[in-house]
Amino acid sequence: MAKLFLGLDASTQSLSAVVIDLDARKVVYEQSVNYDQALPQFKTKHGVLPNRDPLVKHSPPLLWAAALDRLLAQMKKDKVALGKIIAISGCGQQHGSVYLNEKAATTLATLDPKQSLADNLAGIFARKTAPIWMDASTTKECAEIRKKLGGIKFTASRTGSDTFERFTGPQVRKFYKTEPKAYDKTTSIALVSSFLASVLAGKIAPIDFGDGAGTNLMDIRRKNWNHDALKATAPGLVKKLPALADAGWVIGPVSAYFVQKYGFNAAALATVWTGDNPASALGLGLIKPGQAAISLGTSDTFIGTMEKCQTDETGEGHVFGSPTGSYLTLVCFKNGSLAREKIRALYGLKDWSAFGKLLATTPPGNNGGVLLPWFEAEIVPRVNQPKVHRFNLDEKDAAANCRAIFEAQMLAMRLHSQWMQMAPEKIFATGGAASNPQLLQVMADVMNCPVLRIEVANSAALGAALQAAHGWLVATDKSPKWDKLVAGFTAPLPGSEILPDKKAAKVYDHLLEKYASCENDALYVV
Ligand code: XUL
Repeated sequence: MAKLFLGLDASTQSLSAVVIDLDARKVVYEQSVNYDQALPQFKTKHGVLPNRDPLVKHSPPLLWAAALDRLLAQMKKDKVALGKIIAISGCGQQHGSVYLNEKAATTLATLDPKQSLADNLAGIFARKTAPIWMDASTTKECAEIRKKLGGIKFTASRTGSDTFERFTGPQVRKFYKTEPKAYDKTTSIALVSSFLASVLAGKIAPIDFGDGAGTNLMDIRRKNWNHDALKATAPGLVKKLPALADAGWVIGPVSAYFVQKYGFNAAALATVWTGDNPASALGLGLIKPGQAAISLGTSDTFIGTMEKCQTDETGEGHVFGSPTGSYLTLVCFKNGSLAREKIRALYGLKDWSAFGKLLATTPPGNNGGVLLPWFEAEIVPRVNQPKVHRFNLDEKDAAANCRAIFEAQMLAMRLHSQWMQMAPEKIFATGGAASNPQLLQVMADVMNCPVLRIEVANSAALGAALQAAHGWLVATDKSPKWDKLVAGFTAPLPGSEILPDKKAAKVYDHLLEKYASCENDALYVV
C-alpha cells in the first residue's frame, strides 16, 4: 500500500498542501487555498487585517483554521486518499503568536464534526487577532528586552537572534503592556505552526526548536525556554508556553474531527510543526551542515546549515533549529523582488529576460558603480528611512542600474553572511528570479561558488511532508537517514550549474570593500 504523508504550509497569504508517496518518491498532490479569495468574510488583504497604523500587522487565527477546513474539503472533493495518509506535519509563517484562553484545551479535545472549525474554535481566544511576522510595532519592547538581557551580543548568543520587532517575545511584551487583563486571561501562547498542529492533534501542541528560535525566548544552545528571556518579556510566561520538541515528533493520533469529517484513518499521526523557513530548507534538500540556498522572492533570503551553533554578534542574522537536528542560519533582506521590479519598471523593461540581457552588456563590478536599493525600510542592514543611494552611478544608465541592483543584493548577502563562517561548496538558488541565467551568473561570481537552480514548487509544504515521514519513521523505530529520505524529491535541475568566472570573482573581492564602505556612508554619514 502506498505510504502517503501530508505536509501543510500556513503562509501569510495562503494555506498549501503537498501529499507525497514515500516509496514512489513522488509528490502526488498539491493544492492551495488563498485566504483573501476563499474566505473574504475575514476581510484580510494579502492575509493581513487592515490597520490604521502601518506598523501593525495582525491576522485572525480563525482564518487559518477555516482555511484548513476549506483545504481538506477540497482534497476530499479531489478524491485524495485521505484514509491512507500515515502522518501529517506542517509549517507556518514564523514568529506570529496566537493567544488561547482556559477553554482552549477542552474545546480542542472535543471538536464537533457537524460544525466548522471556525464555529468550534470561536471561543478559545484570549486575543482575537494574532500579530504576524510583518508587524514592526514593537521597537520599544525590543529595546527593553535587549537591555535586560545585556545587549545585542548576549541576546543573540542566548536566543539565536537579537530582538526583532516581528519576533514573538517583543510581541508578547507589547500585549502584556497594552492589554494586561487579556494577557492574564491567556492560558497558552501558540505560534502559527503550533496552533494548527494543536487543531489537528486535538490538544495543545509543542513548539519545535526551529520556530522556538524565532521567539527570542528559547535558549538556542540548550533548546529550552530561557528563564532570563522569559522574565525580561512578561510575568508568568513560563506557564503560558507549551513544551518544546523536535519538528515531526508524534503528538498523537489525529483528532476524531478529521476522521469523521474527512475520512482520515483514526491511526493517522498528528506531528509537531515547524516554521516555514526550516521546512523550506528541508524541501530544498539542505540537510547537511555547510549547505546553502539563496531564495529570490518577495524578500531575498540566505539560508545556511551548520553543525555547531554560531550566532551573529552584530545581531543582523538569525539562528534557528533545523528539522534535521542541527542549526539553520538565515539572513532576510526585505528589498528583494519588489526592488528589482522597481528598477525594471523605472527603465521600462518589458520582462526579466530583457533585464538580464541588458545587465549582461555591462562588466562585472560595474566600473565601480554601486546602488543601495533600499526602496523599503530594510532589515539587513537595519534601515528605518527608506532611500535609494547611488555611488559612481549615473541614474540615466539603464544597463548599469540593472547590474548595480543585483550586484548590491548579492554583495549585501556576502557581506552580511560572513558571520556564519561557512564557505559553501555549492549554493542552491530558488524563487522567481532564479530562472534568470544572467542573475545567477552574478550570484556565482559574487559568492565565488557554483550555483545550481532548484525549483521545488511549495518547498515549505514539501519539507513538511518529509518531516511527517521522518516523524513516523522515528516513532516506528526505523532510524531514518535524512539523505535517503529526501532523495528523489529535492534534486537541483539537471544541467543548471553555473560556475563562477575567476576574473569576475576577483573583481568582487575588491568591490565588497567598496560596497561595505558605501553602506557605512549611507547609514552613518550621508
Ligand atoms: C523569517 C520571517 C519570514 C516569515 C515568512 O524570520 O520573518 O520569512 O517566516 O513567512
